[in-house]
Amino acid sequence: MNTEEELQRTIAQMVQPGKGILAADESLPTIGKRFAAVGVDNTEENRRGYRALMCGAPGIGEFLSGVILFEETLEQTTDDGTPLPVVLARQGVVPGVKVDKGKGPLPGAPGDRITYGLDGLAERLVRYREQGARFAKWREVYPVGERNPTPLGVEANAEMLARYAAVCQQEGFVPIVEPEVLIDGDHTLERCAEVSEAVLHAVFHALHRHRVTLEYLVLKPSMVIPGKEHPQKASPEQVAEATVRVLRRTVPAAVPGINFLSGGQGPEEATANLNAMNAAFPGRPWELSFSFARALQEPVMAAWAGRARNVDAAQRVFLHRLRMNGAARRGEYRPDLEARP
Ligand code: 5MM
Repeated sequence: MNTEEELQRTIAQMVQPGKGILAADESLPTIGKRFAAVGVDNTEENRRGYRALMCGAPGIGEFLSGVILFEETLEQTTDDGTPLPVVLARQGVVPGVKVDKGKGPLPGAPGDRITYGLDGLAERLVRYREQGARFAKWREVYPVGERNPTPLGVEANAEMLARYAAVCQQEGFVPIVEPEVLIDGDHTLERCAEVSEAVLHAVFHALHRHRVTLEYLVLKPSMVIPGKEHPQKASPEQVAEATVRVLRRTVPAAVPGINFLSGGQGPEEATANLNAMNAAFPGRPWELSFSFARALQEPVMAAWAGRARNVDAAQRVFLHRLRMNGAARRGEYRPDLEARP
C-alpha cells in the first residue's frame, strides 16, 4: 500500500457515522492529576490497568472509531499479555498516538504557549507504526485574555500544527490537528467565538502553506462556549449556533471530520452540546463528532477508583457514556436517556 492509499484507508476508518474518538493520551503529569482526584497512585501498573479497562471494554467498537494513546500505552498489554493496540484493532478501533511533547512559554508573546516535539518526529512515527499506531495527535493551546492570544501566538501555533501535520502525512499517518481555545477565564461566548475564528483561519492558512491534504486530516477544536468563570452559561442551542457559525467561516468542506475536545465541560454538558450541533445542522459539510478525554473518562475513572473488583462496573459506565455520545453524534440524544444505563 502506498502512502496515499494508507491515508485514505485510515481516514475512512476514523470518520464513520455514529462513531467518535476516545482521547486517552494524558501525559504523566496530567494522568497523575486525574488519578489523584479519585485517590489512585500514578504508577505504570495503574495506568496500564486503567487503560486496559477502556481498550478492552466489550462493545466499544460500536461507538469508537479510534483511540488516542499515550506513547507508553503502545507498549502495554492486557493481563493476558495482548498489546493494547492489538486489543483495539480486534474491535475495529484504530490506535493513534499523541506525538507532542508538552508546552512552554512562547518568547515574544507574553501569556501564550507553544508546543514542543517536532525534532525527530518522522523517525518516531516509524517506530509508532511498528507498534500499531495509524494516526497522530498534536495540541496547541490558546489562553483567552485581554491581550491573549497575541497575533504572534496565533501565527506561531498555527505554524507548528501545520508542520506537524505535514510530517505525519509524509509518513502515512493521519494527523489530528488540535487547536484548543482554553475555557479558563470569565470571557463571553462572543469573545471565544472571535478568538476561535482567528485561530482556525490561521491554522487552515498554515495547513495550506505547508501543502497538507485536507481530505486526510481530522480537526479537533474546542466548542465555542463562555469562559468557565463567566456568570452566564450558554444553552446547547447557543453553543451549537456559535460553534457551527465559526466552523462554517473557517473550515473548508474538504475536511472530512471535526471531533471536538471537551475542554473541562461536564460529561452530560459536552454530550448535549454535540447533540445540538448535529440536530440543528444536518446539512453541514463535515461530520461532527467527539474526541473527548475528561467528558468520557471522568465517570469511568470514578467508578474504577483503582480497584480490580470495579472493572466490570467501570466498563458499563464507559459503554453508557459512549452510547450517549453515539446518540449525540446522530442528533438523537435526550437527557432522559441518561437514566437508562
Ligand atoms: C484538551 O485535551 C484533550 C482532550 O481532552 P478533554 O476532552 O478532556 O478536553 C486531550 O486529548 C489532551 O490533549 C490529553 O489529555 C493530553 O493532555 P496533556 O496536557 O497531558 O498532553
